[in-house]
Amino acid sequence: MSVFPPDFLWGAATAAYQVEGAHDADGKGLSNWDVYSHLPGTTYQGTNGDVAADHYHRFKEDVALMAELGLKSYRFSVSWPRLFPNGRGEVNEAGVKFYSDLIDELLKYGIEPMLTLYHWDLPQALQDAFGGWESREIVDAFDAYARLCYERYGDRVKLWATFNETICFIGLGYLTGMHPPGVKDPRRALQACHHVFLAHATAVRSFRKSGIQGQIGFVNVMQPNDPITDSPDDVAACAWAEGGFTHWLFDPVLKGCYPPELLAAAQQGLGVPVFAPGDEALLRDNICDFIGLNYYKREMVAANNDVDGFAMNTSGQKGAGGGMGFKGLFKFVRNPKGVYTDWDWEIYPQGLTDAIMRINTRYGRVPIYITENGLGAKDPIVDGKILDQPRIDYLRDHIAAIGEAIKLGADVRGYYPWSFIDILSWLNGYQKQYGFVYVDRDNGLARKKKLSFDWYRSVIDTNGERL
Ligand code: BGP
Repeated sequence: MSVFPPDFLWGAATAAYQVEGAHDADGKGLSNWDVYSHLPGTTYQGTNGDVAADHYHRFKEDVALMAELGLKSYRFSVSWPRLFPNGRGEVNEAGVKFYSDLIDELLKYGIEPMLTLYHWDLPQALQDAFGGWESREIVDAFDAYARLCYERYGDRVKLWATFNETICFIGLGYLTGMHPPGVKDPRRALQACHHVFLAHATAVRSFRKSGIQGQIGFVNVMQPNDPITDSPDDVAACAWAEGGFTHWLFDPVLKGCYPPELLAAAQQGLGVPVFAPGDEALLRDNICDFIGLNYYKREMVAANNDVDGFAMNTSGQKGAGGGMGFKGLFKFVRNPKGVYTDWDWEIYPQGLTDAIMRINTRYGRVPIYITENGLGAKDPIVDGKILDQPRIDYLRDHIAAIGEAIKLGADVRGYYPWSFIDILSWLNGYQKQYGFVYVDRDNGLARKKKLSFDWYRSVIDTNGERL
């Protein structure tokens, strides 16, 4: 008997900027990533999403492959500037139609759509008009965009997520300066992050008013933290890491408020986030129906008196990354016994069980969808076949880890490996592959099934019994 419920959603995920291409087609406006990725030195070897996997023009072929794979659900994101070229105001009907057609195509094969409203591609026009996430004006603009999506797609889409991984677009955008708008300022980061939570809560409120018979959630990545030793300093550092990287981001959407001790520390130390009247009630009254959990790796933590900054490995040369941490608080350190990918991410399936159970412990038995999980690798091609056995091994062990969490009592309802097809990795170019489907960039973007494709089809066929 499978440990997975009979209606478990075996899925796969992508995001608009990483898969669609067609960055200026049919009236689409520019996103912050369309602009940022064209600035020298911002991405791996200057790669960008202008063409990506050209899913915009090939979505029927791609959905047919999803059907062949046996997917029960597909997680994708909508590009805000495709719908509102200026971020607000005039609607681009061609953009609305693209997602409408995509949704119809999915439903034709019985594939349930899961729609993410924001996977990092902000209309550049809103960045220029009022500084994007740094202004409260973004809340109304986001709500209007969300309401358009509810109105046009709500008759067919039942599973909705507002945001994907605030830690990345705010943390990398405003703390480390590696994503647009390339700012390095903790005060600005925390205030922008607050506006994300307000936009989320406002869009949840509108969702409930819309009468859509569905569920709305928020997608966060979790990197469960464990102290590298049991010394009080490392344990205390780990608590800071977990507070900042996990509780700060999960509490407002699942409990409706920030962790009080961290909020007090931030407001006393940095003077942010600044609340306006009504903010507290808005967050409190509009918590999520479910949480989307992205999991790739855990991070081990140590006390930190030296490292200040986050030198990520974006080349795929093992060991290319540098120190990562906030001086005086914590740093991430390598697990001497750990197994690591070429991008120095620890492969640790137990961490997925831990992540799910930590959510259960802190927030109760909230419905969970694993909205991303996967192995980024340069896949070997032998005699024209893509032999991604390491990906199969990675996914197998992580699916088993989800099974363990279900046995422990967690309510996990779906699994969306990252990613359905090979797409652009934001800072790592096209060489960091995640897909079940290979995109031959030397051969007109032809699609080819990888070894993992047949393996995952059999997993789905047997509802996770044959791993
Ligand atoms: C998540 C993002 C995805 C995807 C994934 C893999 O943070 O939601 O969009 O990019 O990570 O990350 P990377 O491409 O950096 O390997």
